[in-house]
Amino acid sequence: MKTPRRPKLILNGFWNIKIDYSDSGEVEGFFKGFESSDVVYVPSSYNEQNPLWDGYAGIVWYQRRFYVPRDYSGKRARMIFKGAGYITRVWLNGIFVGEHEGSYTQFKFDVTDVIRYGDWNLLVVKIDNRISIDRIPPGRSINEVVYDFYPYGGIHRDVYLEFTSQEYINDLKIITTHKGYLYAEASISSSKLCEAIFRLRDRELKEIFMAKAPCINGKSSIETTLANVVPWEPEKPYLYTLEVELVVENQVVDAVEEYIGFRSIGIVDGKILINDKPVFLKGFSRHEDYPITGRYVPGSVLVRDFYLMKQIGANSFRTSHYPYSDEHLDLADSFGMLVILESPICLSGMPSNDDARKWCSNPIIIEKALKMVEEMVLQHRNRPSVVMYSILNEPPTDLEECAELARRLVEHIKKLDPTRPITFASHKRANDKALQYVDVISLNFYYGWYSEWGNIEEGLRKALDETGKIHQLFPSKPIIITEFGADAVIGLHSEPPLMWSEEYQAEFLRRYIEEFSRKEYIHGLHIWNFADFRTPQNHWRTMLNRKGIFTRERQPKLSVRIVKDLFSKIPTYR
Ligand code: GCB
Repeated sequence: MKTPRRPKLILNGFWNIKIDYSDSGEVEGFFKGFESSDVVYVPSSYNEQNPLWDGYAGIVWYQRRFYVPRDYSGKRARMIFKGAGYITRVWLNGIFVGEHEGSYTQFKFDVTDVIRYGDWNLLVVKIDNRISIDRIPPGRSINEVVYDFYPYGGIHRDVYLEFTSQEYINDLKIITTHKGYLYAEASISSSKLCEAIFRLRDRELKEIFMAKAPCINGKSSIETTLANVVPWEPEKPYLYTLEVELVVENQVVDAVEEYIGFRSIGIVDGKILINDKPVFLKGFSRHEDYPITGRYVPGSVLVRDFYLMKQIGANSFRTSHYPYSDEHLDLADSFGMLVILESPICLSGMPSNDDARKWCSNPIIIEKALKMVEEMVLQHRNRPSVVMYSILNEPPTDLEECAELARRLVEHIKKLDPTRPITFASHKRANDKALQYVDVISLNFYYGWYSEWGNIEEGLRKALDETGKIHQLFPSKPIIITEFGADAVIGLHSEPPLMWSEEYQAEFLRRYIEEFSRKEYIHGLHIWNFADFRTPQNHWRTMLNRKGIFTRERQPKLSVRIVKDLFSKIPTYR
């Protein structure tokens, strides 16, 4: 939900920071303000902003002062964090205002009664980014995590204060189809009689529909079917603006909006349908990763990423391995990307079956996992670009306990949003006991890299063989290959193509794309990865995971030309 008409105080910028190695800050009263001349920039992870903080995943304190003009008094004030973590605890003027777990979804605290109007305010934030087995995703220490990406910490995304009247619109839920069906529901916080005005505007902001609906039990909704809408398509991502105004005692007291697209999704006869047409998802699994800014990718870099993806002929990506920022997904909506939105539950390298069983059946973990997927769905469910949810990456779902966790996640999301198919990225092949619960099967393959190394043809044969077997087990479920790739160090060349050279990566991707795109039961190919990204330190990584076809700075490797040529021959609809 977008709120351009609400007054805001942006709290990005330079803050003070203090590292709290012994977690003594709360006892010592840091929340009342602490002494430190160290500086950190928000939004961005803290780790790479000072070489001394690199390699630290623990507790840090952030603080800043800001002035709130007297004009805002009498309004309701909420402090919004678009993404921070892993655990964030917040104090305003020494008073605790709330806590949130998880780094990749937004959270808000009502601070109306804590703000000093016409005065300076002190905001203190404790970030706890310790790595532990009971977190999502789990780990033991900074270099011993079950996932292959650097565990950045900090206030990764924007922070601001937003003011509304006492009556306001809390949330919006929108459902459309490409045939012009529109359902819009506003959740409203108001104890007074009220109504909402819904207005749909086209790209030129011309009003093409208007309706009013009363507030009933905290909600106001409209349902209609419009003639002659322009559908949202990957090749022509037409966006309308839906504005909702809240009217109390004949006054417009709040207004919000959303960019919406008219599009439908379906799974029929083993195919993925967008607007009733079978689609092929070609693109990447990505990361939000950039030098120095860490888990925050600046808007200008995102724009370059989207142009690069488009120029290669991609129409799709997966938000591996966590929900991406609103800016990232806003661009997906406007560039026409078909997005698989993935939760932060990444379990690639669970140390042992015993650990995995305990983790998957721990009621505290299950509750956290359900909450994290719920926050992800509620934040992004109105986006035309989001065409599927991925609940997990590489879970040990050959184990009953983990398959049961997958089943519960599917059940929970279906209740929140029955309109989108669900998948997860599987690596347990035919032993995976959770494939039965999902609408689309996603498989990750590294044969020809982690096994059959140096032998792309042998690896490919194995990948095709296993995929064929899974298709036979689930003939009505579309299959996507959500990961396949090989590391290449830019500038390393070799004839014949040897591992780690740009030639080996290019050849690996060429052969996988050629063979898999021929199979009629394959409906998508996502290369691992769009760009190189930072990982924990270990003996199988050269500081970065080098499976990007672009470097971390977004310069092309040899594969880019090969992939572009192949992707451009695969039509979006087929
Ligand atoms: C995978 C994981 C991904 C890794 C990748 C790799 O299977 O899903 O997070 O980065 O393999 O390169 O090893």
